[in-house]
Amino acid sequence: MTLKVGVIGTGAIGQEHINRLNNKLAGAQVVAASDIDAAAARAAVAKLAPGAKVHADGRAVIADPNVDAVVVTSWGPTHEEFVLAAIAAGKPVFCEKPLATTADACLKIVNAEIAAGRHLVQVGFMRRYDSGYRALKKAIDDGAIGAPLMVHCAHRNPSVPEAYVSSMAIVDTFIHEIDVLRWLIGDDYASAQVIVPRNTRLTHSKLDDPIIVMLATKGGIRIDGEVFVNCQYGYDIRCQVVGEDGVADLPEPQSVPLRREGRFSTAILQDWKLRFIDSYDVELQDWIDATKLGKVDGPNAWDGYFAAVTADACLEAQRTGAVVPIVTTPRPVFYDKG
Ligand code: NAD
Ligand code: ISE
Repeated sequence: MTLKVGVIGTGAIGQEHINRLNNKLAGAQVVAASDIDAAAARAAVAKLAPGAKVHADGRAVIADPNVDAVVVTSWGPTHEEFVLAAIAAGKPVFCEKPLATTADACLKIVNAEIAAGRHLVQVGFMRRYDSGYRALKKAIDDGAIGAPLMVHCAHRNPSVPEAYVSSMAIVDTFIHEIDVLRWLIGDDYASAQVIVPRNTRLTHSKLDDPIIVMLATKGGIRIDGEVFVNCQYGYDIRCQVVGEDGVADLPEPQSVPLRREGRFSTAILQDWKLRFIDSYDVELQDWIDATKLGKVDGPNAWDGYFAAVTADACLEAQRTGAVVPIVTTPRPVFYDKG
């Protein structure tokens, strides 16, 4: 059986996902799409999924009887509406991060899914599918470095558009670390603090760049995460876990080492599309396969909610400079992993 997918939002990652669902991966076909920019949706469909129907809005994509499952790749503030509508229609939904832009909105989604009585929601935290993070997790789980004590990480983008402001460093960018580190070390967060060093000359009045996010876990692990979105030199994701018996690093992406003109060098990737290209493929293939079996195997609505609660605490810490506790509602039994 082919999973017939409707995609809402045909911007950068929407087009990437339409292409992989329709032309790269097995078992799915994009049959419908929409974007508030209708011309952009028509152009994306003509190029990547000819024959798919272009709808006037996202709700029409969800209601289309030909659509079995929905992919939400529109702007973050629209996610809540479309995920709730997909749950109400009883359709599985893959939503790009963030699940919603506030913890309250994510909790609404959690409660709607529980009321629907079956798992329908997966969140696009693709780093859990990255071979490097998976190898790092295996080393930690196998006890290669003993109990983790500290994590040092960095999330660097070469540059960001003018519309990117301070809060986005948390809800758009560091949200990836928030999810993947919790999964990596198997511990929930207890508190957050944000430190603002001297700003780069390349930022503007509405963006503190770089920042350092400090997280403490319930088990006492300390995490420091640098977010630097105007670093210029490339798209660079780093993660080092310091344990009682050793230190484990996230592997560098493969690149041919070159010796030339008196220098020894390797290329640095320039954006997320290439850095995580394999992870997106594995993530969406897994989603297609699990959806056909009526399951959600990847990051679920609870993970999206947990990330949003943490992000809200980081935002408060960013505003106030205080150490802010991270407190969630108790995890419903519905989200216990069998
Ligand atoms: P983008 O601006 O390139 O695309 C977003 C698209 O959504 C635009 O075409 C816009 O017109 C459309 N849109 C906005 N409101 C809409 C609505 N109500 N209905 C339909 N379409 C609507 O942004 P992007 O970089 O593609 O990001 C989209 C989402 O994907 C964001 O939530 C972002 O955080 C996430 N993202 C995830 C990753 C990742 O690594 N997992 C990478 C990039 C973006
Ligand atoms: C973007 O939305 C992503 O998800 C990228 O992975 C991240 O590096 C970038 O900062 C975000 O804006």
